[in-house]
Amino acid sequence: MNEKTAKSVSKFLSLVLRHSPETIGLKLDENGWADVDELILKCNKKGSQNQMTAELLDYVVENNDKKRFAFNEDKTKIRASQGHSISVELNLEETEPSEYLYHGTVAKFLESIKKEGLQKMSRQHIHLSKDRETAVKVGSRRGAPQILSIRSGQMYRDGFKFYLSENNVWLTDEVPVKYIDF
Ligand code: HQG
Repeated sequence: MNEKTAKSVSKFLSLVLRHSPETIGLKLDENGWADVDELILKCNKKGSQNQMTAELLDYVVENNDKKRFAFNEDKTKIRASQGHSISVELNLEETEPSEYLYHGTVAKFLESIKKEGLQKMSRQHIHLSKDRETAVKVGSRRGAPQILSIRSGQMYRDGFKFYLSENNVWLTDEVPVKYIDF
């Protein structure tokens, strides 16, 4: 498999499975699942640049660098494991985090984060990483990374809820400033 093709399929799947399924007239169920046959059919409609096949989907689910997508048990459905901007119920179990989690961002957001804490912005959750190294990669998408240490253990003891996505991204709904070490 050509890595360039796999990356472009991953980007396209992120678009339709996280943000705008309507781009190709796709419907997701309330848990974010798309029917695999329907997805392939709609991707391949006349005019689409993305020629989709079952093999391509298999490859991307299996080899995607962040395991962004997952099949259901019988592989009739596919969804993004996190990162949605549209409202979906992922039914994730509440999970106790380690004492610290990390968030990678960039300097231009710090002033606002210092005022209002971390917010979900356009996504369904705030995304946190279990190690600094991962947070550096997340922050680097936007420029020179700034890593915030989140006192997640204390947040958890104070009643904040944390969820671990199927691909090991920590998710939560808000991080007030007092739990952030800048
Ligand atoms: C920032 C990628 C101002 C926040 C990554 C971030 C991740 C604030 C941006 C996943 C703020 C939101 C998510 C506040 C937060 N004021 N800025 N109060 N609170 N921000 O993309 O965490 O490759 O929604 O720091 O690897 O960057 O797509 O979140 O910079 O796992 O699979 O607002 O996306 O994964 O940006 O990234 P995003 P994120 P994928």
